[in-house]
Amino acid sequence: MERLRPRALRDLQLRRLRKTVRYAAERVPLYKRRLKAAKVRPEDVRSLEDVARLPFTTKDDLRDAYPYGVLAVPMREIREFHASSGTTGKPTVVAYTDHDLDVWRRLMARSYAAAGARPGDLVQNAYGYGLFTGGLGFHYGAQAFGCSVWPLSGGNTRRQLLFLKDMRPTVLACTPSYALYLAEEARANGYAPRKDFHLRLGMFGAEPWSEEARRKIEDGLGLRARDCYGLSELYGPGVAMECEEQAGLHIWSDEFLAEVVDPHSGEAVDEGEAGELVFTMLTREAMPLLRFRTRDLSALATDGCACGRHHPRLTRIRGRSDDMLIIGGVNVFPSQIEHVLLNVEGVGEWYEIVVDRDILDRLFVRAEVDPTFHASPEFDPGQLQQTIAEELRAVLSIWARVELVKPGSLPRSEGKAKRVVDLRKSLG
Ligand code: DLL
Repeated sequence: MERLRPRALRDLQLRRLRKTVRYAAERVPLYKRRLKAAKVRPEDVRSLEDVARLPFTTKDDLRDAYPYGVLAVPMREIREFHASSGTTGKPTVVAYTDHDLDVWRRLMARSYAAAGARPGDLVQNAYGYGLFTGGLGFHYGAQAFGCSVWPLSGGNTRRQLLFLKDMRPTVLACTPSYALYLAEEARANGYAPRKDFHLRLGMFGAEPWSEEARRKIEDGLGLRARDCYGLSELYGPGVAMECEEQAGLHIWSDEFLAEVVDPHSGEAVDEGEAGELVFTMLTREAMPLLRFRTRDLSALATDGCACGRHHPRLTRIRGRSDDMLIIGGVNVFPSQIEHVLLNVEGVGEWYEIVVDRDILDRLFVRAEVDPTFHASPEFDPGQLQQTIAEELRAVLSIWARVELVKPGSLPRSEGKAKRVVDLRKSLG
């Protein structure tokens, strides 16, 4: 599957798409209704392009069907549930049959292979276990691929460092912000990661991160850092994975049919343009999803990759459309601000973007000073503040108010980092 030629991949996708549309129409009342309203019968799907005739599915649709309204099989066929915490309070429920778990496991095993793991590797899994899909997804995949897993889950950073040294894991799996924190704590506790740890590879995802963060993690932990993308509704991690070429993340397209659409109009964007990712799951049993709108923004590269895989690639995920800030009329994503901040000498890895209104005339960032720089005689707070503001202005064309804070003063994350502090919510 990993090495299917483009033509064979498309043929397989079409066969599976036709089957899944029929399956969804027969088994899920929501799709029966929607397809009827769109005047599309399953047999009308004759080419992959016909996917554009199908109705979208949104996160709100899943929320409206809470808790079990989108299941396509009787409850006795469900083997596992996961849930993602929604911003509105009610979790989004996702369900898996035996077949679904098997597919997920194989997608994750394939992701380990693409990232450069080898059977026999020892995986320290610091993604959260439980309702979050990160922990069990990386766990199942490691086992299926022939690795051994230390299931540490997130948190307990001292113990993580002890295990990194004593148990000699070769692969680390966690969020990139937690990897940054582990690197920082390793340094602070006197570990020399390149000597004390045996890590070769890190598989990081579940949140946006920048190339600068990648460099800091690689230097700080002595490993190669690879990006992994996924979301609960589509099994969890293992939708797309960066290969050793590091030229984007291969979408496992025998299972996911990807489209990129304009977030406003819902129309397909031109080839290679950025837009919202939309996925149709091609063999999901428990909850088939047609044209699921992720709200994640990225672009698709379909040219061949030097690794030999023909699965199209996502360029780095810029962020979610909901996270976009409008500052002085310019649209910016927190990940772009991170890109600028981490490139300024003297700025540490931790920052916060403070937002108090929908449309801002000025950005407000709080950034930690790098501990070594903070202690050096060169440190001049006024100068550093000005450099940051000038860099943001030069790269993103936005004005910023910059507050510098002492090393160690901003909250660290054990899972997904909260980079945007939204005062609009606390003020009601
Ligand atoms: O975060 C699944 C996952 C676990 C992916 C472990 C990778 C590693 P959710 O909690 O449902 O599932 O959150 C999904 O996280 O829609 C993106 O906005 C964001 N996201 C996930 N991976 C990446 C990534 C998991 N590599 C949401 N880069 C998605 C940027 C990512 N954002």
